[in-house]
Amino acid sequence: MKINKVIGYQVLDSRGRPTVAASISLTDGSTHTARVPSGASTGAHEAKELRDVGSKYAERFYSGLSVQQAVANINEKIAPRLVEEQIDLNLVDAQLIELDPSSDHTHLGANATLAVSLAAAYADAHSQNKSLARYFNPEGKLLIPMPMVNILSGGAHANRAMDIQDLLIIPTGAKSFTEALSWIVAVREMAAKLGKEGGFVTNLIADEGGLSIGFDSIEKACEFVVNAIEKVGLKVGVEVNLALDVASTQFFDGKNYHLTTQGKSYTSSEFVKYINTVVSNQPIISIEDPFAEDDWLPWQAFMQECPKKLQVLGDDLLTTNLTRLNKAIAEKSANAILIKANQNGLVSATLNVLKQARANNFNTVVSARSGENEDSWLADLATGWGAGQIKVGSTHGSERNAKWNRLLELEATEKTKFVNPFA
Ligand code: 2PG
Ligand code: MG
Repeated sequence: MKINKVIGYQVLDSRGRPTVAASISLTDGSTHTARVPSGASTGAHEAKELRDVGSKYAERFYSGLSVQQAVANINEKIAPRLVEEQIDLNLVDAQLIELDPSSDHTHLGANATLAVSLAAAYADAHSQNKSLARYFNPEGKLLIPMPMVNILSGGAHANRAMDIQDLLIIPTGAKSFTEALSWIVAVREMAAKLGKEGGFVTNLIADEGGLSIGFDSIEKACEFVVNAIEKVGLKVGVEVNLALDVASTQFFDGKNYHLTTQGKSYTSSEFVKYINTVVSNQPIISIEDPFAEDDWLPWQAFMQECPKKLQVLGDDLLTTNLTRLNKAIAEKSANAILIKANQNGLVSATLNVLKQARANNFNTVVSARSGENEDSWLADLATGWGAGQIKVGSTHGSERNAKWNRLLELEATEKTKFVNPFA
């Protein structure tokens, strides 16, 4: 089957900011569309998202965040190259690399390349009569990922209501994804109720749908969520565990880590000790970006000191980038990687990063961004790739629930298994 048409256009994301959509039409008359997400606490080493600067339009609308140049790159540079080619994800990605050989997709924009790459994945799956999840894993049982779900938000997603960006829960004791999700919603509702009773402001919903209650210490925030889990009647540490996304690059000034709401500052080595105390005293099984994206040494020190089973997850540190992942493997800086397709810019290259991580015994967590949309390809990628874990934000907002609902659909309609990667 061949590509008939490729069209890029600007749409809105969950924050009301512009993002790129691409539609690929095939010779059988079908059309396949994908939209790209966008971060707020973006890593410096991510592939380059192209946003308009300098044009009259950009000055007048969308606070300079429009993506008309990325869209023009799809329509004027990418489309002429792909039309009349066979639909094949790997061939499409190879053409995108030929058009822009830069390592970070600077010229076309990673938002342009990823939109086309995702639409090509959908179109290629269709040409084989498969869902996106089945396209990547045609035979046998699909592995439904363990969710890591935001309950409390802070950092760049919640006007710095607390220093860390996310306090999440992982329902490790659930027997199915369906059960896992019911536990999560119960805990989130209980947290909102307890927050209200405790006089906290709980009607402020953060970018990813978490509660923006605002605690002045990490420990207090953990204790609050532990209480919510217990009040729901679930066993902390057995059925439900905690996870943090510290997103520490946001409060590192190149020398010190500043916990502003806590009123404390730490050098890198002091912060290693502090974070180790937190994870040792709380039911935390996963910690993301405890140290800044270019502050490699404390990562190594922490890996040697922290509890052996702790998942030490690199997001801004690794930016779904093979070179950075290989450095982390060689230096034992982490033992897990967050996989975000838009940090990389191509579907096939993102999968290669995931495979390299897995080959080196890293856990893999496929992740959404804080700026999302109604697409659910993330659920298919996480499942088709057998990633083991997924992070989408909270269970509030259709841009989040589109992914949870797709996982429910896969569990209801496909041969699947749901296993606990922390067992
Ligand atoms: C993160 C992500 C998603 P953002 O830091 O892990 O939670 O945030 O998309 O803003 O980078
Ligand atoms: Mg993160």
